[in-house]
Amino acid sequence: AFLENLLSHAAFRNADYNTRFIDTRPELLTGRMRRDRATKLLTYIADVSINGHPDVKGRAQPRPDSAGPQPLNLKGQIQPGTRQLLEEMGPTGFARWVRAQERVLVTDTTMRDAHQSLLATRMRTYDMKRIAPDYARALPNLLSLECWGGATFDVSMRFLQEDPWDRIQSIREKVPNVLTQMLLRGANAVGYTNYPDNVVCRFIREAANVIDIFRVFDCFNWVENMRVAIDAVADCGKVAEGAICYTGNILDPARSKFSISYYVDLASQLDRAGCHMLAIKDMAGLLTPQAARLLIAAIRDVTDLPIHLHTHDTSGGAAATLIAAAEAGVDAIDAAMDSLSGLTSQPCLGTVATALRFGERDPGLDPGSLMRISTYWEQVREQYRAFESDLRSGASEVYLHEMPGGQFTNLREQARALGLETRWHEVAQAYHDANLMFGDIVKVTPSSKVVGDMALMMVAQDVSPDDILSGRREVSFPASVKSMLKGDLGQPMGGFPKDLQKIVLKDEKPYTERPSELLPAADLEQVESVAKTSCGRALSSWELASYLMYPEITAGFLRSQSRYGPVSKLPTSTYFYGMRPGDQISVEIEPGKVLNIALIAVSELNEKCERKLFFELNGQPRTIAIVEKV
Ligand code: BTN
Ligand code: 3PY
Ligand code: ZN
Repeated sequence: AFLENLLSHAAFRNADYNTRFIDTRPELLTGRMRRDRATKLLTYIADVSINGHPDVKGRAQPRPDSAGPQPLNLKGQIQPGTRQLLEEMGPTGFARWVRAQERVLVTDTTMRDAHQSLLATRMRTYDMKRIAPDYARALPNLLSLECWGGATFDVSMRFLQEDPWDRIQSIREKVPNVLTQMLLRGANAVGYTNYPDNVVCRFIREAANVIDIFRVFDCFNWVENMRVAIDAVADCGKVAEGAICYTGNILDPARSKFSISYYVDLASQLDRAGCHMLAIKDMAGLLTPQAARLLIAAIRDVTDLPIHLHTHDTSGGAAATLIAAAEAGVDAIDAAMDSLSGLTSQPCLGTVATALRFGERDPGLDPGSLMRISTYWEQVREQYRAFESDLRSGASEVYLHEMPGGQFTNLREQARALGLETRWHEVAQAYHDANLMFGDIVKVTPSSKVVGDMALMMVAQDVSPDDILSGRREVSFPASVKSMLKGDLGQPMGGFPKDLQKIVLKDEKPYTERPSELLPAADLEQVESVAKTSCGRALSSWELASYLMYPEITAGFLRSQSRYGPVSKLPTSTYFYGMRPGDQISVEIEPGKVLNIALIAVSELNEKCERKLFFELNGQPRTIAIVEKV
């Protein structure tokens, strides 16, 4: 009851997270570097038990009766799968194999896009790692596991205190037979801005140790801006899947900019650029069944590359699109395990697999296994209730605003933080209007963020497109808007509207070169030595790759890792909610090294505002004192 009171009176934290919370608690920092991992973990647990975790404070909690996720713990042989095929055939041969399959192949997106779109990207490595061996045994027929990249990279370091490389390495190790897949934002890699070409290449080279399929996209479908990444993936002998970001509606004569011939031409360009596979990346879920049939047939006419369809279920109709696509000859589809599917996530894997079952394109996945694995994810999801959105139904409004699934709930949160929660439909309309002002562009990270920033500004300040374009009102534009119109994200088809550029940029000159063309190559040795100074120790080559993407976040993560110890190894409920007297957990901090931790009792508050927590660590008593914050 004490913990519940504490959690419920805690202040609501909005989406503006930072690490100041730690910095304002100097008592946590003293002497920390010298302490052993077990003491660090006990201190972390004690602190969270008393003071709560800032990211879940004041938010919905898991049901108290939830027993926690139970993996299947399947035993026995692991059958060879796509991973072995890629090793034997290489990426070109593998792609030919994919195209030759009668069945439709399936990618499970649960460990990347599903939680990015439904749970603010907060799913922890702990929960993925435990079910990974069951995937290898129960679902050897999957094409791939999308489990890395997109927003998961920075979120894991920023908010979860875990190393993204540790995550992918353990998934790779536990699933030796199914391909691992990541989402790579072309010249932005796993960031939100263009990096020098040699940084992108370096990142890909490191990632190729653990990733097999790289889905590469550019937020304006600008193939020039994708070449460096595509070439680097191919050089590593991995599968370069070039993505066509889908927006608009090929069937709507009023949206002629994004016509069928636009997409077909893009497919040919990506084929010529050396991609092994193509993705249709329908990030907002706008592709209707009718449109899917037409588009897939048209692309198949101009290329022999296999086509992999990715969509989101924001409209509620995406399963129908996947089934239509399968009938039209799509080679592979993305879906999420049932309990993490639907709404802004991918369509329901079990449902789509059943719809195709016993037909020509039966994906050959065992329905019982799908259900049991989905039950595990259902139990996992329960632990992340704090990160659930209040979205309850499908909405055809998505065809108006065209927001990517990964952005939708995020933007709603941002709108709420600005006090605009009752004006969501205005935000949706403003998003639509802002898109048209920008010239009708592809909206996906990072261009979608810019359109979202503009839309929020317009609603918050009651500015109409006409106010802006007529120059009637002097508005201060978000920095992201200025940067995009200047050319920092690259060039959309047809360029940006000149009149708007003039209004936003004033005397500043826009440019049309590939942004990375203007960036000098990074001096990697110098970065390495700067990193060593700012992180306090030499970095591994994976840590350096993180540092190249996010210098500050990586340094902060490494600091917090040495302060708090291996918190990524804690069960999720302990990580977010700590322990109560009577609780017992086992923590495997490295293979074979297990800490058995029991919380025996918690003292009353003393005159120093402290509570003492009496633990047992592998049977030995340990006491940790924690200052209770008010
Ligand atoms: C942050 O937003 O401060 C980062 C999340 C880290 C939260 C944990 S909770 C226990 C420990 N004490 C802190 O002040 N931060 C960490
Ligand atoms: C990302 O870039 O993270 C996306 O999911 C884009 O759809
Ligand atoms: Zn997606």
